[in-house]
Amino acid sequence: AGAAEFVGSPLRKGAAAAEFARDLVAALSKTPRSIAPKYFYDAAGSALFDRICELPEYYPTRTEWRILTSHAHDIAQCMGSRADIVEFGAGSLAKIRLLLDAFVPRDAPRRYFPVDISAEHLDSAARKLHADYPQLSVQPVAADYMKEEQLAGLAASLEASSQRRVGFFPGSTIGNFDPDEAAAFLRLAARLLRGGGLLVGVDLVKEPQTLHRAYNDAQGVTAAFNLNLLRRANDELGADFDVKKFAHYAFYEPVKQRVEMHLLSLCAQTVRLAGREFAFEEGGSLHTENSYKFTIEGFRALAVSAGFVPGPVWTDEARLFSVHWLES
Ligand code: AVI
Repeated sequence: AGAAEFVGSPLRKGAAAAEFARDLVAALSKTPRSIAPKYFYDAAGSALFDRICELPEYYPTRTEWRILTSHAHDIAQCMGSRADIVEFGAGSLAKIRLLLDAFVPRDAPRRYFPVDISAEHLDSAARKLHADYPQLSVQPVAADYMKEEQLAGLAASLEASSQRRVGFFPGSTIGNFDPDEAAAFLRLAARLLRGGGLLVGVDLVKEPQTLHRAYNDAQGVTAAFNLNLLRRANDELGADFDVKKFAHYAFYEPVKQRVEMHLLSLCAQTVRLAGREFAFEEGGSLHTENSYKFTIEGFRALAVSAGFVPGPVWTDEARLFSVHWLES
């Protein structure tokens, strides 16, 4: 153990492209058009997301970082001694370092399983993490963590040990699921982490201007992130989206308490994909993401409905963001 090597079955490129093609064709065929936000995260999309996290307007990342820094010791206590850690949607593996640094060597986690859909990004991040934490066995899992069958190798590795299991799901990625998907994810995590706990970052409802700025940054990085979906479809699926003829559009929808991101067609146009043609009317939308915002009580109630027992919650002074400990 100790090397940064993939466990489980990495997503095969061909199978992943076939799934993207199928889902995009379905997305363009229905009314209203909508596609799952997981397709943002190819290598370029993951790199753009990393840039979003550094934007002055995008408060979630640095606020969560401050909360994790201020309470790292309490969090380490909740995680317990020598745990196995599973991080869902692990991205660049930056936040886990902060938690790892909060442990005394005797109690430090032994195995770390970062799960992410973007295999390339995950592999290089895992190698860097292992170089900096040589005592930690880093075992990346390239998978869609909503698909339990893709987590079979991970589940078997966890089963093979009697260590406490702890999940980490930062960044309010849980907000990118619809409520029933969020509950399904939490139930899946509870099964995987049986007897352990889950640390979840959850963005909070707040005045809409702050939300609006966070998803409409002045440098246009969020716009590039949104539009990257079309570029990716052109590169990987041979689609012919004219990226200049679509615009990023994001707004807060207060009834559903979510930020919605759309790509709007700037003119009437036809797009070819997988041997088919799809017409966009001028102003027509492809809905690409929801980012739900929660109250603390609302999120705790969701966790209870999925079988967790909510523990401590940490937040910042302005109550922009929250970090929840849940026992499974
Ligand atoms: C990953 N996820 C929590 C981000 C969010 O805020 O919903 C993705 C994102 N979309 C636009 N900006 C960032």
